[in-house]
Amino acid sequence: MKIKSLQFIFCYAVLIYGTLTLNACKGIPRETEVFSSDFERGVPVNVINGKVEQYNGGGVLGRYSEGGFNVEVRGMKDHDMIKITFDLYIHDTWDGNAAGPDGKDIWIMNIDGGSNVYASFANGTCNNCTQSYPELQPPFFNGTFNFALNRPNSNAIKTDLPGACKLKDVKGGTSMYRIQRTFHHTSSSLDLGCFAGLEDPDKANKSCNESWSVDNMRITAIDTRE
Ligand SMILES: [Ca+2]
Ligand SMILES: [Ca+2]
Repeated sequence: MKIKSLQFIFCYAVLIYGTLTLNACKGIPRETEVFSSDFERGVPVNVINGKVEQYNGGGVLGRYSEGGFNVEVRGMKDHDMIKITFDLYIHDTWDGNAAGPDGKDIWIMNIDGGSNVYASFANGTCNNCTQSYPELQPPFFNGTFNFALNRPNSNAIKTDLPGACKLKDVKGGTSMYRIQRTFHHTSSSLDLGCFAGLEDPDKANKSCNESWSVDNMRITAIDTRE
């Protein structure tokens, strides 16, 4: 084993037990998991407006249509970066960049009240649709958002999952994305908000036609200054 690898393992052991600070250990980020859930045991206490539903054999946080949830993390130790990872399921018939009354269908992630992801998604039976994802934020000029024109399901890691309601049990009715965001952050508290803004002329069945959920969410505070 290389000396560098041995140093890495030793320094992680030191960091885990947290009693020593060694010059040899500087430069190795200290990572602390501050939230982790696979939603198999219900709604974690720090999820606001949380609900858990069974989808495809496991618990997911959702389903939501319009609206969504917040995760409140408090009392974090010193850090300068936050990493957030989770699976995002886009269920049933999303119309992406389509004009009204069917679109646009937008999924939103806010960090401490500021926009982190604002992207349209297309899924299901939408003909000639486009979506902006994997572009995370549409450029804003001439008084309007200009969403990228990507094909439906762009950057999805699974496209053969069953739908949840309108396309229940139909293969390809749900697409799954892996959301990974890392950003500068130093406050001891973090507010993560996930929402959607969806347009559907079929008001009575909107929550069945277009919904979303998340799974396997992890939030990690990182101190790169150790
Ligand atoms: Ca799960
Ligand atoms: Ca729609």
